[in-house]
Amino acid sequence: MNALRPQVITGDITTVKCDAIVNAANESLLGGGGVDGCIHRAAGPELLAECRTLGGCKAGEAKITRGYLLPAAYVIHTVGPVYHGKEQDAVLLRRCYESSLNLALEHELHSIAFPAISTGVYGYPIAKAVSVAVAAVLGWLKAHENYPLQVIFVCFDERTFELTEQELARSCPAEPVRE
Ligand code: AR6
Repeated sequence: MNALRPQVITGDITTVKCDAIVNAANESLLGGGGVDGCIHRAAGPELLAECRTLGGCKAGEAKITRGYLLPAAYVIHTVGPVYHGKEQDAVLLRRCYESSLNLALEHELHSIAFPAISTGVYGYPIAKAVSVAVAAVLGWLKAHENYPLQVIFVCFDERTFELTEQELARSCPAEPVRE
């Protein structure tokens, strides 16, 4: 398998230098709290100006803008589901990761950083969200194994980091180091 193993880090996604960072936005794409607020503050007002031209975004879909003052060249804005405890939640959350990865491919980007979409204001239980996120990303990478794309899971707290590491270790064991 040619696909790169995803990385897991803790920290603030606005400081990550990569081709695109993903924003957990709302359907208006006009900013909000949480990671969305952090990204808009760090990118500066030109980001909001570009977002105003996009006509919003439905849950599970994604749209791309420039990154402006961010170290990342682009921001991929996706809208996670508000958690209701229904089957559709996981379908939409999975679609957020896939739509974002599809945009990265379309724009020939080779590194993308994700926050834990829907796990803040939108109330998705973290362990469930992590398992959907990891399965979505690994599934996509497997389906596009000739396209080199470094995925970075950016965890804002230790618990998210540990759960993501565990889920990855379970689904995608590290390859043995070759001598
Ligand atoms: N870097 C990385 N992760 C972060 C950061 C950061 N700077 N800040 C928060 N997180 P949330 P949602 C984590 O609420 O649940 C907004 O108002 C946070 O700990 O940002 O998808 C939007 O406009 C959590 O694990 O997004 C929408 O209205 C994760 O990011 C709504 O919130 C997602 O939390 C979207 O809610």
